[in-house]
Amino acid sequence: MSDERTTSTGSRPLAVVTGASSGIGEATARHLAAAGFHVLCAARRTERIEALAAEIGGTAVACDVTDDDAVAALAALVQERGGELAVLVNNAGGAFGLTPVADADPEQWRAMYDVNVIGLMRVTRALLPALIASGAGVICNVGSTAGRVAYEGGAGYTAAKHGTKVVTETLRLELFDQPVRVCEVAPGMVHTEEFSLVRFGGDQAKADAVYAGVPDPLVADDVADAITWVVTRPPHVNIDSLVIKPRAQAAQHKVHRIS
Ligand code: 8X3
Repeated sequence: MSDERTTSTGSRPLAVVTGASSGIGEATARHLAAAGFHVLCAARRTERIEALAAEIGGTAVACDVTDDDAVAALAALVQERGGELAVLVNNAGGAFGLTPVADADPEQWRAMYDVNVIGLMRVTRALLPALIASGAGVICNVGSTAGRVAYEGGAGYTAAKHGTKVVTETLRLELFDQPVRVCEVAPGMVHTEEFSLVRFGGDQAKADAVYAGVPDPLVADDVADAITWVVTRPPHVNIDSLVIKPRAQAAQHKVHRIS
């Protein structure tokens, strides 16, 4: 499918992807562009999203989801482009630290809640009128298996990702009579260039150890493929929740390693 997806005015429908500068967000922007959307690639790192937008025929939008003004500017851009938004992928998020509760850093926990939960709320709230105006909008929140289970050292992140899940469910209830689907894609182990590196404050050895010996962890393209499938179902089909893990990850703690 490519570029055949058009609005009544003949233009490509708009999609917003937050956290589009790398990993799942970047891959999702590429997949949605290939599926016929004009993608607003939103992230803080402008160089990366400008290169991405140029490559996929989209638009780069400097946007920190924890910043009210930046999110208002994103919403203003959607209005300038016609005020109808077909797809919102709330992907911006992340884990900071892997510390037992006994040693937890409140600032890290606050930062995780800020980006994974409040950021998602802020962007959704700002873009909801445009999603409704499209007549068939869809929100896809990127959750995590960390929003389904607990694991040692993960409480700050798992609490935030449980928040992502519950906000998604709440929104679906609140929008039950609106033309907007509300979905969540919850990945398990995905080997991206940055997720674990950020979690471990740039410690490459610790980041690499997460995936050591795991035959074929998911990659960003696998999750982008799932997100694109979810948001391109017919408008009456709501995929509430899609958990996606590599075959090697039977459960959060039960991971097949060959070395
Ligand atoms: C990432 C999955 O297992 O690192 O959202 O928490 S995990």
